[in-house]
Amino acid sequence: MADTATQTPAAEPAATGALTDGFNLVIDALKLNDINTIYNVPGIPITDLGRLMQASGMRVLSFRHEQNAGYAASIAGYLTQKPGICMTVSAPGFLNGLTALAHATTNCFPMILISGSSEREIVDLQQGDYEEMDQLAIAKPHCKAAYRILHAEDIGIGIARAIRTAVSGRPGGVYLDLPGKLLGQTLDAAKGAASLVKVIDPAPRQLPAPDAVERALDVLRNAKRPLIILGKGAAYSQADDEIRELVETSGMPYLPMSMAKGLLPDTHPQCASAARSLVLKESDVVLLIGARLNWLLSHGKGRTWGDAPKKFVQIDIEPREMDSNVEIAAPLVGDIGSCVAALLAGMKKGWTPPPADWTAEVGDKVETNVARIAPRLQNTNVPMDFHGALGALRTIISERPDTILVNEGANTLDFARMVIDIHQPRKRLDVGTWGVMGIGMGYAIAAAVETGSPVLAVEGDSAFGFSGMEIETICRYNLPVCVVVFNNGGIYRGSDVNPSGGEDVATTVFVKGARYDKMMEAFGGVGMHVTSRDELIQAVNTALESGKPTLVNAVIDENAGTESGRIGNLNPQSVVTKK
Ligand code: FYN
Ligand code: ADP
Ligand code: MG
Repeated sequence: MADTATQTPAAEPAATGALTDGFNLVIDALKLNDINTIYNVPGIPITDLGRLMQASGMRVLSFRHEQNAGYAASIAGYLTQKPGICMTVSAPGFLNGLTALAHATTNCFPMILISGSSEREIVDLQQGDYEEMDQLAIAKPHCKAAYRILHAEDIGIGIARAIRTAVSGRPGGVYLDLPGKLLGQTLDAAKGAASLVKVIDPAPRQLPAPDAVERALDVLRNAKRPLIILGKGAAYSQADDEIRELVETSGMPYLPMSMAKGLLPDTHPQCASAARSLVLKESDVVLLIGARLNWLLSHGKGRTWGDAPKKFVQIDIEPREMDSNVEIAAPLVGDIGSCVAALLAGMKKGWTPPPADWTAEVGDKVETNVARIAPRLQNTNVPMDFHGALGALRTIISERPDTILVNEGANTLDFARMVIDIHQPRKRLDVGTWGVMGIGMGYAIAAAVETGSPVLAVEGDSAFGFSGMEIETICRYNLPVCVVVFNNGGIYRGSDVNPSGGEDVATTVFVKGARYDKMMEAFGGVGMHVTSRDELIQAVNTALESGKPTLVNAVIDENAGTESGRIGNLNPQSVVTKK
């Protein structure tokens, strides 16, 4: 038993003689807070914790690498508004999970990384313990908060604190350090039960100030060329009906950021995705809803945004987001549901839709751009190119709109974002704020586990490699995931040559004719190898129909693809040629 009690319960429960321990208290504390799914890689000192969790009825999914378990937990948090839990062993396992924790924090997804750790006394004196590392200190800069629990009677409050920190305000990652010794500590069972904490109202509504609402409405009313930008914060907030009503009542064109696609169907008449450049340049007032003016929006300034003066209205739960890049004329700090409802209530008292010449100009541009790419999306070239292959998948997603699309790569990402319309909220999951490669299989697994929906993961061949081993996990849990690998034999493309003329292939090139489908077969899933559009359609429909783990190796022209896709501007090129 722990020697110091840091919490004194109001009424000390009578001791019964029965014992509990750290393992069971962690489980009881999570379950009390409706957390029933764990993404983990077992090992010292958390193997028995995972085993006991499973025995207690929790769903414990074991991965092949902690980073993938972490990405799964991060997107589980995004999809459910409950912190996704990733559990790892100490030092190296912890570090493997930490990338995903930082990713969750950067993307504003609630997640808790729980890692076992070595003996504090030895770690702190640096005496060389098994997997010795000061994990708490290392985690701190990469998450919202890092906590360590030393005494079994603090497990209840420690887990409550981790949950509230992850989901309240701007969601993000929390690190929770559980030294191996803690798990074995015993405590009187009645005292243990009394120490548990159920988090009441973990993400309280945050109402915007009435004067801030009036200010925002004023700015919006005076707009001649208004634009709404929806970000993944808007999708996260699950205020789907209110957001749709606001967009439709306002009559303004809207631009969804990639993971906000589908919040309203991409085919909505007000959707300005296909007129992106035009609306960013020409708009005079921009209402940001759960979207940051970071690199993905060119920091709200410069050529992308044109010369005309612009006013921004920004809805965000994080006050410090305001003025992060440019002046925000009307900051609206609060949760998206409450802020949108307040704006709507104001609009309903009197509202004039934006000038028709603006909405017509945007509509015309959308029509022109859509018509321009339409023939390319129908092409039946062999080998396939990105447009032809994605045109086929676009039709499949429109016929199966409840499918969750996971998407990563460079060209595979950029073209898929443009080509594949999304029809329902939170059905597009991608690389997010960092443009990270490796989210693919972790996201696909968590999407299937958390929602039960079919998952289609459209992966560049390079991107797939970062998490490819998890197809064993997909097979093991028999998840309804269809992975399509866009196989052009390399990073960006497969046709680069070694500039030195040496024996090695170019730095961006992979094995020619790789058969990723055979990997899936190795684990008992279905593998398919396709070279034409018709074969691709047939394969993906069969996979989604069957719900069986499937990998479709889709051969794409090795010359198709540009370096860094649509963000080549961020990719420095040397102008000095060395002999
Ligand atoms: C969009 N567009 C369309 C459509 N949708 N045309 C026709 N039909 C449809 N449905 C047009 C749109 O108007 C743009 O043309 C163009 O297609 C591209 O649109 P997109 O993709 O929305 O815009 P863009 O410029 O690429 O957006 C910038 C960005 C985006 C930074 C937000 O590139 C992005 O999310 N990038 C993430 C990249 C990333 O993370 N990569 C991983 C690392 S890869 P115009 O209006 O004419 O401009 C490592 O190398
Ligand atoms: P995108 O990449 O799609 O533009 P970002 O991740 O940049 O989206 O922005 C999401 C924003 O949404 C963050 O600034 C975050 O603080 C905010 N946010 C997340 N959840 C909520 C919520 N429930 N209410 C208000 N703002 C939220
Ligand atoms: Mg490739």
